[in-house]
Amino acid sequence: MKKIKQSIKTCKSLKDLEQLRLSLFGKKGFFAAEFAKMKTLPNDEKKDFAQKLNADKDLYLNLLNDKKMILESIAIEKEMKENSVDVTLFNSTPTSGALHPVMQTMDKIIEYFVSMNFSIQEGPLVEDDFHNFEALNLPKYHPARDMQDTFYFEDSMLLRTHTSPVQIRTMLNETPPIRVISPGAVFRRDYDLTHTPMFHQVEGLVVDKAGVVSFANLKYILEDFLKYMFGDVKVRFRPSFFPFTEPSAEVDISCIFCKGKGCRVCSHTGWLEVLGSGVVDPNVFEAVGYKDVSGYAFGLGVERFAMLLHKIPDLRSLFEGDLRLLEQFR
Ligand code: 2NL
Repeated sequence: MKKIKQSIKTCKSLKDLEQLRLSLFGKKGFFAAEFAKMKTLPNDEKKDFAQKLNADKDLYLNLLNDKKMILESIAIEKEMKENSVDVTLFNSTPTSGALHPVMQTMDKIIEYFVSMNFSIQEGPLVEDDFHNFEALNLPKYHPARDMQDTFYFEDSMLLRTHTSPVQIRTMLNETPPIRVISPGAVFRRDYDLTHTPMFHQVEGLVVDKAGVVSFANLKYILEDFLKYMFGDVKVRFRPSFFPFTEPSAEVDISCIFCKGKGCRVCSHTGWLEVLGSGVVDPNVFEAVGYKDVSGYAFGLGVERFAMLLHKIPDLRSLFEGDLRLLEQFR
């Protein structure tokens, strides 16, 4: 038995160890033979004999298992040394990445307005009450200010609910004429089929001396922009309301799916709403200390544009990172 103990200890390979295991526990192994001897023993010796044999059995099983673990980890280490992957090796068939469809759409929108002499302004995602609400003529009781609709931090800081605060900052820092767009992420407490808690907006603002810019300029540029984005579509302006513009208009294009005939996507109206716009409310100018100016502004949701341009039916697919969708936009 000492010899067996020694050979387990000095065993060098899993194969040899298996041989040892068979010689102990196999059908014709040591323990099978020992247990067979039991039959020939007088009854009063059987108990002691079996107890001793079972203790030995446990001892050798443990020795074998411990040795097996040691030999296995040595084998794994050897395997890793010999067959490891060199992650610095050059891959001769690289695949190219691409901008996300929402960002591609954003770029196309920005491209139009840059060509029309707008400059691009960005600003903080975490805003204060003044820049996000107060300066935009959103009074204290306005539902948009509700905890239900806005993500708040402590000290009345919040995640901006639109990119208008960027334009408020621009007006506070500069003097007219102003001609900017503000693209970026915005946040609202909304999550269902057609809303995500984070989405992207592009807003635009034009301000000049009183009387220089009018609703007519707004109509021209938005119609031209929508034809640039969607091709040969009809554009209509519908009276609407926003706290920060007066008058206000929502802008529709003729449905790009049914060409205006009426279908499920346009709820059988023949029209798709794509923009909000209007003439800047005097209260907004007062909040930033502007006098004797006039201006127009507009805002749009980039995800909605991306969905219409690429006929993507489900908003949420833009946020899932599924390569089967994304690879179609390389
Ligand atoms: C919509 C509506 C709009 C504005 C955004 C704006 C900004 C300033 C002053 C006045 Cl600083 N207006 N922005 C105006 C009208 C509509 O967006 O439906 N967006 C998705």
